[in-house]
Amino acid sequence: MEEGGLVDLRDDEALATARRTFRDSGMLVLPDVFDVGRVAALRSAYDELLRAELGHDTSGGNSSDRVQPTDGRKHVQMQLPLVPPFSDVETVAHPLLVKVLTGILGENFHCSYYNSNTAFPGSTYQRVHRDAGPVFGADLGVPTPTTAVVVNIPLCDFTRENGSTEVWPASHLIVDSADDADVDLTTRAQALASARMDVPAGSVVVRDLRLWHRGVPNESGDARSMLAVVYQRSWLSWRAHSLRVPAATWRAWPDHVRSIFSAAPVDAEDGASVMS
Ligand SMILES: O=C(O)CCC(=O)C(=O)O
Repeated sequence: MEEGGLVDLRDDEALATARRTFRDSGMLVLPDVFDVGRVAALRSAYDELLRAELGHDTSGGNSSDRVQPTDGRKHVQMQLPLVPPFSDVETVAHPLLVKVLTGILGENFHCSYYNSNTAFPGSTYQRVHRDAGPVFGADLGVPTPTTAVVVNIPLCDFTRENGSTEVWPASHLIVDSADDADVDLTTRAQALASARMDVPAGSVVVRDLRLWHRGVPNESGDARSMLAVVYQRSWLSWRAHSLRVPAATWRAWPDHVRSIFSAAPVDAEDGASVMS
């Protein structure tokens, strides 16, 4: 990752710099958030779930309730259950992350989607895309502050070889005009500078949902996976239907984590919903 996006927040005074960097570039790399043990536990639980969902199929073409192919060959997304280690407080509400997200999204932000992305060996380029458009669509000709972010948690080192995500820094501030309607982002992006999300495992990347990005070829022999957790401002009401909290997870969470997941229904032990 370019140096400008990399911030060490162990020092409290760096928070203002981090917020400014995020506002300017639409993304922020937080190094050394997770230790090797946590990443290994997440990776092993993730691989087991992906294998169970797909069997031995790594073509990226198969789907299940949880796994859907996404754009490009050999790219899949998998929605994750809120069970350990995915639901661990350290994973979904790491104190450093909560501090940064509060700075970006304001108090009472909440989680609306728990997804992940895997690029299998042999994956191809995706089309350049945004995960969400501007809040007011084309009605407002100026960019607004960030309303939603995706938190990417790499489950391995992300490198050029294994397909580190390509991003277009500051593209979250681009507002489209009527003239742009017929030109796709892949074409528009050719004229703009991009960067690659080359970050070691243990880092976290916070990205404005509007930022232009794409998955790229994985030329290594191993799958390259990352968790992708969406958090948004308190007043946004959208949430993925797949985001549900098992009763045992709800019981295990302290109040401040329950508040982050307050938009998701809590399932009773038998799977029925007891709260929404
Ligand atoms: O896996 C990646 O690097 C990006 C995936 C992505 O943006 C998508 O599937 O929409």
